[in-house]
Amino acid sequence: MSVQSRQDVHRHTCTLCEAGCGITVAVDRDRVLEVRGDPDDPASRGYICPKATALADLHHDPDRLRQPMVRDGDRWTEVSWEEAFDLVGRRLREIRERHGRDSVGVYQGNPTAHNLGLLTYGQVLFRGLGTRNVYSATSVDQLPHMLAAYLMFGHQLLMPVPDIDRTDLFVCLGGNPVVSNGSIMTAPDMRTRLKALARRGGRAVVLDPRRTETAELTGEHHFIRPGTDALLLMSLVHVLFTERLVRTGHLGEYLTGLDRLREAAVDFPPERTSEVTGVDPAVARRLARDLAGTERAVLYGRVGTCTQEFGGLNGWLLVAVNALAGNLDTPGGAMFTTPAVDAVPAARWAGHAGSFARYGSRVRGLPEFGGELPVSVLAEEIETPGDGRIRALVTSAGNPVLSTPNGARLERSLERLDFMVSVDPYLNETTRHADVILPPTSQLERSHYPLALANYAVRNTARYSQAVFRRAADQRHDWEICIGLAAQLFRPANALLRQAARLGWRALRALGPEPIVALGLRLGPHGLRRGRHGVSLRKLRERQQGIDLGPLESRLPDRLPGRSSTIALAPAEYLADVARLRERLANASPDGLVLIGRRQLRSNNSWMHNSPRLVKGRPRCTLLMHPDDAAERGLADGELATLSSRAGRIDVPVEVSDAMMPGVVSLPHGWGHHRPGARLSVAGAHPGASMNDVTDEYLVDELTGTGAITGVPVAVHARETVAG
Ligand SMILES: Nc1nc2c(c(=O)[nH]1)N[C@H]1C(S)=C(S)[C@@H](COP(=O)(O)OP(=O)(O)OC[C@H]3O[C@@H](n4cnc5c(=O)[nH]c(N)nc54)[C@H](O)[C@@H]3O)O[C@H]1N2
Ligand SMILES: Nc1nc2c(c(=O)[nH]1)N[C@H]1C(S)=C(S)[C@@H](COP(=O)(O)OP(=O)(O)OC[C@H]3O[C@@H](n4cnc5c(=O)[nH]c(N)nc54)[C@H](O)[C@@H]3O)O[C@H]1N2
Ligand code: SF4
Ligand SMILES: [Mo]
Repeated sequence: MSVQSRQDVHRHTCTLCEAGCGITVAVDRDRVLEVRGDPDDPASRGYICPKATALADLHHDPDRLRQPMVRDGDRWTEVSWEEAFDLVGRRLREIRERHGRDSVGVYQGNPTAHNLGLLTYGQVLFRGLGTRNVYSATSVDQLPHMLAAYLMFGHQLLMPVPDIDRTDLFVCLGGNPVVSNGSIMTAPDMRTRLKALARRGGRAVVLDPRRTETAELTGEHHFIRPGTDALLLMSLVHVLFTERLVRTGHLGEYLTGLDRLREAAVDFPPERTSEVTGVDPAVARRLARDLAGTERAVLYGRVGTCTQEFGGLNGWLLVAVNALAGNLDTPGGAMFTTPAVDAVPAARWAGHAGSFARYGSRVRGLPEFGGELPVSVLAEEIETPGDGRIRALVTSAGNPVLSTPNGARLERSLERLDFMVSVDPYLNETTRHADVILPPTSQLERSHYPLALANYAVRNTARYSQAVFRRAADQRHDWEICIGLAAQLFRPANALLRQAARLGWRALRALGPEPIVALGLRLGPHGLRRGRHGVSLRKLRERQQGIDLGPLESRLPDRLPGRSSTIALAPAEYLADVARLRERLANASPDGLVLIGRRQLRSNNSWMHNSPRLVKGRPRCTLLMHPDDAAERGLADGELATLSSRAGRIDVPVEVSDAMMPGVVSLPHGWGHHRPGARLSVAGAHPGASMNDVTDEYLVDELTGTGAITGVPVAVHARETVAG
């Protein structure tokens, strides 16, 4: 009898990455028997990657924390939720009252985006603290795309996504969707989607310093030197203008700044930029021609284009090239979604349509974006004395010690805090420095609706998942933890108001996040206005496999917020930064190696290496290196090398590979689990080394402050054997 035919099979959603695949979970009482892809899910259609099955490992992981923990030196004690909330509330209130709001810092990590509770009540709590010291993984990820959305379309969430299922030319820069399963392009099973593209006669081109898994699949690949994409993109703009290929179609009357954009690109013909980028000028010219000449074509850039020296310019130019080539807001091009719960008006209503550089960070003056500061300044904001120094830190769903530039320095700075609290299911490299850890329920114990990522899906669908398991009475969801903390921190002075607030928090605790989803669905574009065919939470509860709402549609100009309804092709902020790009062109590339990252299918940032099935096999934290570079340093495959930069040094085994561009080495991030005091028995036995012990907090994109974690100058040499 197949497990799937048993009675206890629940539909759920895998919330580990942006793809958000539909899954079925077969259970026997409180045990997971099997996780499979849900063939009825309209977006993922039965696909899952190996990480979905690890949801069972996570749920049953004996290392996963179930009770609040309080630290005393090296000792941890479990305490009740009441005690934990009281302690955290008292300490944070004390510090805030004494040293002001900015003395409490917040760091929110990547799983926030996949967590209904953190996307709702979490934002109320963390934003409500009113501190300037708000940090998140955004500034080592998609910030440049969000800035472009804000400066060009007027709203930070208006990021277009490739209409991958209808395009005939997919140009991929700095993304590896076959492994990452798509990002700002929710597209489960990219392998099948790319094969379908080839079958309908389409073409995909990858530009990447490594011949990636995506490049192997698509066939056409060109090396590009890390950090030089803005030069290539400027060349594409240059060719589009000089070869009179610009066709703005239905957007023509809304575009502003065409002339300024053309002028900005004058100095960047492909023949000039190719020496720096390493991309043959004929290839660049052909790309521009094909992007403009192919009816359904799209240029897509992702994390490799963001987290580098010119991340800001890349965010801009990616949109600009699509607009000039007639590929913005057209089928098969870069399109805006029509999600069932539309975050765009909701964010505008909440005052989060975007902001940039309203103020700078206290020590280094890096710009604010969307009310956040770049995480590259977090350590110095903790270390540097003076008014506004961070004395208490709240981390939620983040592991910045392994994930942010020069995590080793950040780690040392955490020791200087007066107080730290972490909302996290693990005692890991970051949370081991906390005074209190508040662990939420597991992914299978909570309901899910993709409030954030449905806004970036390549097809409009809606799926709501109920929890597979009920949480135990003594456990708390993320949203319950956030309400518990908010109740402690937002306490009116007046006794009567305090009583009213208490009732308010109790009411919210009874309601949970579902009413927010229900309301969002009703008010959304597929809700009430579709009459009885409209999507509602009740309908989604009945149709747990999800509802297909159709392919992406042209949304401009209606999607543009505000009265002006324009698309700014040449915002002043970007034009000012072009000077820096000119300098880059004028100066020769420095000699020596540069380091880039690499994602792996059985890994998810820093936190899934405690799943036995994901870490089995050969060690994966290896340094890929071109054969010539290895030979020059006398390094052979499998040998240990020392990798060093201004920021630090680590030892890693070398894997010689001609998939690397000469002069470039690649290491996955999220490893480095050797740190003492973490409670990660499986990860600790497969430690690897942390790439972010080598990345540099002072290497940032000067325009946006985004951490330049790709293209880091490094030296590699055979590890010195220590005598004795
Ligand atoms: N060198 C290098 N560095 C990088 C990158 C890179 O490519 N190279 N990539 C960057 C990118 S794109 C990102 S997004 C960041 C990620 O940076 P982070 O978000 O800081 O790191 P993660 O490894 O995702 O850590 C997630 C944390 O959340 C916890 N967690 C998991 N699920 C939940 C949950 O449901 N609730 C709560 N409260 N906690 C949960 C985990 O235990 C873990 O501690 O890393 C960035 N850093
Ligand atoms: N299996 C798995 N899936 C994941 C994650 C994971 O850790 N594991 N993380 C999730 C997260 S948080 C995110 S943000 C997404 C990211 O999704 P993607 O953007 O697809 O991420 P990567 O696979 O890191 O792809 C980045 C690519 O950029 C290349 N690159 C590096 N530097 C440069 C450069 O300067 N220029 C160019 N053109 N290319 C460069 C790298 O070689 C790499 O192939 O993936 C998500 N999905
Ligand atoms: S691609 Fe894998 S990790 Fe991502 S949602 Fe799907 S099954 Fe989960
Ligand atoms: Mo990310």
